[in-house]
Amino acid sequence: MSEEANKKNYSADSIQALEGMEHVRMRPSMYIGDVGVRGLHHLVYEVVDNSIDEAMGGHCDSISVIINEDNSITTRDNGRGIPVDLHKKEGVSALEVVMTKIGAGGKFDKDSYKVSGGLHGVGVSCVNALSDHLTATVFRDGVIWQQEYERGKALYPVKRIGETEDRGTEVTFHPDNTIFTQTIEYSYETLANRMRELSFLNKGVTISITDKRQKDEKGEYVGETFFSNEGLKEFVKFLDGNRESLIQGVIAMEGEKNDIPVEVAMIYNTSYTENLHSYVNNINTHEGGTHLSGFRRGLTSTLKKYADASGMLDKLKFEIQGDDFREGLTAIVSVKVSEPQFEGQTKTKLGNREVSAAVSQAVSEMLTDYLEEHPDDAKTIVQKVILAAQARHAASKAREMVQRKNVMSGGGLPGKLSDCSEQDPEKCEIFLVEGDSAGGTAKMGRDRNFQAILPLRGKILNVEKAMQHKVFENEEIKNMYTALGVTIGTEEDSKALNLDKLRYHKVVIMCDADVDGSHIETLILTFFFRYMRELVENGHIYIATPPLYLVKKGQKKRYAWSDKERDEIADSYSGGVSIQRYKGLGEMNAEQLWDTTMNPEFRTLRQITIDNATETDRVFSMLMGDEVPPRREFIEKNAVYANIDT
Ligand code: 0RA
Repeated sequence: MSEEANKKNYSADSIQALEGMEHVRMRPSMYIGDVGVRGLHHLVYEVVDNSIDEAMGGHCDSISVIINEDNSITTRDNGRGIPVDLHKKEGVSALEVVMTKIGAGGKFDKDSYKVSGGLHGVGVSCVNALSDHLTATVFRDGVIWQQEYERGKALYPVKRIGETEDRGTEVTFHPDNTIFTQTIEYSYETLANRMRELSFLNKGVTISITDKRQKDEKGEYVGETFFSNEGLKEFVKFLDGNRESLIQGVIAMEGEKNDIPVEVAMIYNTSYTENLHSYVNNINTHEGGTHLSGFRRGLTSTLKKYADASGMLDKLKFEIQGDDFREGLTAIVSVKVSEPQFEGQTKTKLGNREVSAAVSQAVSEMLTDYLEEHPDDAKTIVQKVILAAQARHAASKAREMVQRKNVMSGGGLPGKLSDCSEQDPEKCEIFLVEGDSAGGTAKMGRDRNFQAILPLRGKILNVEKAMQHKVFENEEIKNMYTALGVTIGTEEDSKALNLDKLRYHKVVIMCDADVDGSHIETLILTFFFRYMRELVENGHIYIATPPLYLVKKGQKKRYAWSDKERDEIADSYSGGVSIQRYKGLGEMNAEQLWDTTMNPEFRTLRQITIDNATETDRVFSMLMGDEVPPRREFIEKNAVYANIDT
């Protein structure tokens, strides 16, 4: 046994082995969430998590991920290497136990912040079980060891394959396509985004990604290397890259409070939106939790104390509220918790009570110092808070109007809405249609039993750049609230969404298939993302996909959704065809619109999901911000946040 292993009391026999590889293959979703695109990528995160664990323990500073040509993945780190000594109870090497026994992480010490809930922390053995082939190579104590597996079963005992001066672990796995039946194709973007995020969350660790399936103009493999010296400080700057800063620098702190490592970084920008992102043990806690409420509390109390003392609030006629302090705020909170309790619908809400006070204290100390040392910034922030409070005051009146209209349901429905007759929201769909004329066609083409139509006039308001009261005063937006039956404000939270009376479970955005149409689509999505985020999170928002062409020959006709499809159809008709290009919904008649875009039997709807809230937020601020070129390029390249669903 190595010295290091002794010191840390890690050895083969400390690894608890449990049964269950078969179970993982039988019920993969229980371990990795799903067997779709998300689960597929989760395999990579699982292996990389182990390398990150090594890095957090100070044993590793370099991690590489390679997407191989056959969609197998190779990860390599320069950590201690998985132990290979004999596991007394199992009678095989520790490496084999780690790779083939569920729950045998081997690292049950408290200083590695292993995750017990959520999706991470299920162990590399799960990845092994779900791969048709995996090779583990360990570089340790001068020797290279190797073992291969098929569907989680070792093909031979661990063998020595050479000598080395390196240290670390290399894992190459190929996902089993009998498990991942939808696809085993990895998305470079998705993996690269996660690696970038991990590098910000673990400063000082170099993380590289290489895609051997793609070459750039120079003939080199597509790839990136991420390294962050300043961690979260750089992360907020990256997130806010498309926004205009209100103050000079980033307000940041890093330290331990009551034995809980806490890291916070925040920045104020000139926008009106609040962007809080939180992490526990490197996992994005979308649903927030005690660390986030601690952050809010610390922020509010500290700023309020400062503002009160400054005398700047003396002339204000009403109270400042918590959210006034967070307008234009982008912040990241990252904590490490040894036994995290995850709650909530997607198990991404931190429940540990003790974390709240730790974060709140940390934030108070950090912010008090900053305000004292930067009086100009402090003044700017308080002024912004006052403006936010005034705007809120104005907005609450506009909001009340939206709400009042909603309360009188039935009679209160917008005049432009053509409602459906079905009453059960689960069966109901609403189409948000660009323009009155397309709205008319949709109204004629629909199945009025369960499909409602709400035409929206022209470009809807860009909520990314508008103050709140403008948003609530906007006609089209008011119509959306009333038609959908969504109200604002619950007993606990005056700004929370109330979805109890949601009238349609499918909300379908239907725009022209051109650049203008996709711009309007993005404006509507921005509205949903900023003002009805839960609808997106709960999978209620869809985009309709009208066809681009009609290919005709005599009586035969077929629709095409891409140039490729158009050519294939034309070929199959063996020439002499007429091709009609649909520039807008208005060019189709009601029957055509029903056949191609609205009929559930034949249409394709793209469901909008938020896989990575942090990245989505950045994308929206980019799409809707001032810089036009990236927006255009992005819209034309199509949306990363949309994935296909029928
Ligand atoms: C079990 C025990 C130890 C390390 C690891 C597993 C480990 C796993 C992976 C997976 C990828 N990279 C990894 N690096 C390490 C403890 C090692 C010791 O006691 O020396």
